[in-house]
Amino acid sequence: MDVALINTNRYLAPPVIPVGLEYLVAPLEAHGHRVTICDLAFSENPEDDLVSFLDGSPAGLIGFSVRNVDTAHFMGNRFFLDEISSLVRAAEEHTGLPTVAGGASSLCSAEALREYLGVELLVAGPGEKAFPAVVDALSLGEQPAAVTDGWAAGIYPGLSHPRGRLLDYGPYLEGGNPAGLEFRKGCNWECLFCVERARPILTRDVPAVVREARSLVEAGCREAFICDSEVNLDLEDTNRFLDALANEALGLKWTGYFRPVPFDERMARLASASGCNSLTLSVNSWDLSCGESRYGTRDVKRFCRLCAEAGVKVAIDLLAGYPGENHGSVETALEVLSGVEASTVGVNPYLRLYETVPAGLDAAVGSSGSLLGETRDNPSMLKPVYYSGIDAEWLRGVLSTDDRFVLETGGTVNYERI
Ligand code: B12
Ligand code: SF4
Repeated sequence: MDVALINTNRYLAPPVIPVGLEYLVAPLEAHGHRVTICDLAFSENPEDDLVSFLDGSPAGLIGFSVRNVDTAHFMGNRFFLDEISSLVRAAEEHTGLPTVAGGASSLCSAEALREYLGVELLVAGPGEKAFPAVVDALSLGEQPAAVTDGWAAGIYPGLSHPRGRLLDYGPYLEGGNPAGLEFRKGCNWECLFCVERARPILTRDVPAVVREARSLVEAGCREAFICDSEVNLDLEDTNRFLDALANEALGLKWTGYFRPVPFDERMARLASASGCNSLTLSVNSWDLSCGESRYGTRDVKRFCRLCAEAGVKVAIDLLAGYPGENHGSVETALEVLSGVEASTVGVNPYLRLYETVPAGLDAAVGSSGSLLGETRDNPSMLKPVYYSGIDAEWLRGVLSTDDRFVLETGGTVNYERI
């Protein structure tokens, strides 16, 4: 079957190569399907461009990649689903073809997201195996389930995805933006407000990822973003991967998200040797102040010290004000962070709630903080709704004493400030 894949992500702060779509191409081709990609990221007239693309590329099925529901910012939030559902409608009216959606937005919601977008089918999670299976079924005249669980279907660990073949990387790479490169999917922690929590860890074979890193360099990329939920999900596999990347000596710089543990001197050295100049460390004030979590002050200090010794700069993302916290616990967390070797600390006091983080919602509702945003007639929480446990004006005042600390208001991502 001919499959038309549409990149609907038009948010450009910063522009992000639709790596998720690229990861569908080889698996679909291996199942005998033909793929074209319509990239609307830089389009000035997306609906018209989509319709003329569909006129020029006859297809049997249209797949929409939906990366973001919204910017998740409290201030100046941008909500993307209305524009995307208009694109879906335009494509359906013009072609009458079946429509399928997928993408990282499915971490936030599944069936409600499918309904909001107006697509027939949705793949929730990884598409490498699940999407070709859906296309196979449609080719045979079968009706797949409305929502397919991509996490259960899994990935092809040994596959090295061809990069930059069906996409023009040119406009993305201007200004030195990194290209996404994935080693692992999933996360084994369950942080209260995180949609990435408690997902199976799906690990790719190291040689396949390293080959793909080389193909990124060949496609003109000088920087990569290792777009795993957290790069350091463990010590052993992470160090094996970084060691292989360092040995390849590709000259590719990279960055990524880390959590405070596990981390050791070897990982800091291998990160540096494999091209990492800076990284983002994610922490929250509850874990830093309560003294009984998976990590504490000592771990964060050690992480930052090992990075500094290895010549890797650290940008910290701090989520502040969990249910049950008070000014005192947030001050404790800020005090810890003011003593670590970090280049910048972005502090976010608004926790975006989602349908897929019900534990967080229950805690939020039963606590002394407030629910803000679209609090009515929004059970799916697709429209932006937040928990706020700490007064932002008070926080702004406290932060003003150290110019490395920034109250996150939107518009940049933390690592861009390094
Ligand atoms: C890495 C990352 C970043 C990096 C990206 C770097 C880069 N150059 O690629 C940076 C730091 C720049 C970034 C920025 C932002 N991010 Co971000 N990011 C991620 C992260 C950790 C990984 C995304 C990724 O690339 N994954 C790897 C690819 C291979 O997987 P994938 O895209 O999911 O694709 C797979 C499936 O989804 C599926 N699939 C994809 N498309 C399709 C299409 C069809 C038809 C089908 C069937 C399947 C399918 O198959 C693919 C292969 O398995 C995710 C969380 C996560 N773990 O997913 C957050 C995440 C997507 N980001 C998020 C957000 C909010 C943002 C920002 C808006 C933040 C901000 N306010 O600035 C910006 C948006 C930037 C932009 N232009 O879009 C949120 C989205 C939540 C929401 N409300 O919508 C997430 C979920 C994080 C979170 N915990 O909230 N991000
Ligand atoms: S914040 Fe990080 S460690 Fe915690 S669940 Fe999310 S991705 Fe995993």
